[in-house]
Amino acid sequence: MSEKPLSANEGIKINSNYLRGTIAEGLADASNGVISADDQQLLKFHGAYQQDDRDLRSSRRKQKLEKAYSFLVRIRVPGGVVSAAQWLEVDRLATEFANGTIKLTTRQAFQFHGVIKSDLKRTIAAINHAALSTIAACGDVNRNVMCNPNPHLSSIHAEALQLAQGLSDHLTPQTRAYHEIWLDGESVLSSEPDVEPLYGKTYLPRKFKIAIAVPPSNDVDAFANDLAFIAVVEGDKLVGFNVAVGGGMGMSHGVEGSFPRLAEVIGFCPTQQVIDVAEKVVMVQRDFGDRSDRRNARLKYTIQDHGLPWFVEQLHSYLGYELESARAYQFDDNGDRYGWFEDERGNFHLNLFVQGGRVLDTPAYPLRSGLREIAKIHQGDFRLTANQNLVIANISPEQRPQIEELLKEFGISDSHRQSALRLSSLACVALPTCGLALAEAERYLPDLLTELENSIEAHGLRHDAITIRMTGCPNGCARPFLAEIGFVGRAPGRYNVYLGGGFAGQRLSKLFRESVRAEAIKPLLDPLIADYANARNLGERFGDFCIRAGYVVATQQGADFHQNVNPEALAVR
Ligand code: SRM
Ligand code: SF4
Repeated sequence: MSEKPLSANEGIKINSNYLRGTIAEGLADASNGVISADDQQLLKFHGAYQQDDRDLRSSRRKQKLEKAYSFLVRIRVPGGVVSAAQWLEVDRLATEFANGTIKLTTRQAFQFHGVIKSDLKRTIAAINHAALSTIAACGDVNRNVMCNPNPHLSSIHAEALQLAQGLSDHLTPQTRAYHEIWLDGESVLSSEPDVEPLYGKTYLPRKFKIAIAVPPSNDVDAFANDLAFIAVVEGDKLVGFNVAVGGGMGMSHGVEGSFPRLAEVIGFCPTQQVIDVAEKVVMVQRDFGDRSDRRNARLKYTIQDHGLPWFVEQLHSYLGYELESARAYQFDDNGDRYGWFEDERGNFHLNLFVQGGRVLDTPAYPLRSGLREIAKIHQGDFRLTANQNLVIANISPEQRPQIEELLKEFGISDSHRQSALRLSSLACVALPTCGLALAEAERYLPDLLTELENSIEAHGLRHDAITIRMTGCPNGCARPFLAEIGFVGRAPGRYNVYLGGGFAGQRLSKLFRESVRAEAIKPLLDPLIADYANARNLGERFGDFCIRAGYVVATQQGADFHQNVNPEALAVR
């Protein structure tokens, strides 16, 4: 373990009395719209972030007003499954307390933006009354557990989903602070001390993420997670999971020691060992993760620093048994499959494209109102996908005509009218709420896609899926380093362009051009799109083509991410 001084956040956690800090006092102070800096760190464990509207910063500065503060609230939804009643409640709260939109995140969660301090407690209480929760949606703990949400596929998916819930429950912090602060729980008496049997007083060195993937779909982007379980099916039976560790996306521009990294498969475990394996992976990271430097504290760096064999040895010693040898598996893609599906019981499921995961009403597309009307009559449930999309699930054959009628009335479900490029796109939130954004993402990608669609159409590629993702900074919230085309914000209106990610999320991309002006992106990509249309091999994916044609060199693993970059990439344009 490190001899270096602990990071400031470690002190905040130790002194927080199991995540209480002075959050309750801060909320009660009606003289301002903020909470203290230390409490802001603790608030993340409760599922909320203090933010300000960056669009308003300069005008408010000129008027000598304080920033327009509000809070982001993230609702954890293991495997992305919510009932129609819960959807209606989320929809109601979006109007009552937030900015009238619902954000479906890249980890199958909901986010509200724009909740003001005086409404924060009521918002979180109402979320809990709807049997949803925000605890551990953020913070140095295990986050929302992802899982393929499409129930139409098989009973294996139902088992995987159940496991996602089990993992989530097992790894949820035990502190009663959450209940006390948000749900008016009784204060804990000294005779009843809080215990965090797994995490202890200092929780984890950094955030921790788990996904369960059910091949051949890698829609959850298993390799971007600290820990991933990849289902192994033999005959019709789920026999267990391959275990992969050490994935993550975030890096800093120009810092070679920071890089995205793919999780690596280290073995196989039967289904009944999954929770134990997850717990022990968390414990190794708890005990050996870097607590002095938060930029080096994710599991990917623990593994990079100590080596994978060391990690596996530690894990086996914590487990008291060894993982079995990894089994064969095959991922075909990391996108969603759109449209109507019928399952083996005769129920229907509709996977809808939601641009940027933002559910809102515009005059041209009243998506939120339409979904509300559907939720009012829907007897099945809703499922959030890791690609920021939505499945209206478990529609009975009798109800399908009614739901189709509503879809028609509100003009929803036009995925067949979108290009495959758009359907394969992801954008993180970025401006105006994200305090870390260097450039636009969610608000800009739709327009860029419209421009690129001209080239795509001209070359007959309308139905060819190419994964394309944009983030406003290199933290990687829309997993841009796993896309065939990735745009990563560098400065206002400027992006680093990455190419060559694997279509199934199995290979990282490589820097193609640095700091490209937004208006220069289309001219930059036009010739590549033309070349791909003309020179690709049968069935060859865009990312694979970019490597074969020599536009970029394949990245082997995280540490190689910054290597072999074509010097031309570094010329600012
Ligand atoms: Fe993220 C921080 C939004 C998925 C890597 N992320 C943030 C914050 C909270 C900004 C902040 O710290 O102040 C963003 C809030 C923006 C806003 O206004 O809403 C934010 N992240 C998001 C979401 C909402 C993006 C989206 O458009 O869907 C996703 C919420 C997921 C969820 O429901 O839990 C989101 N973030 C991800 C992912 C994707 C994933 O997990 O599959 C990643 C890359 C994987 C990884 O963790 O490596 C990701 N977010 C980060 C990082 C870099 C972490 C790192 O260790 O490298 C940060 C910054 C940090 O933690 O310091 C960050
Ligand atoms: Fe914010 Fe950067 Fe994440 Fe986008 S990638 S939401 S800009 S932290």
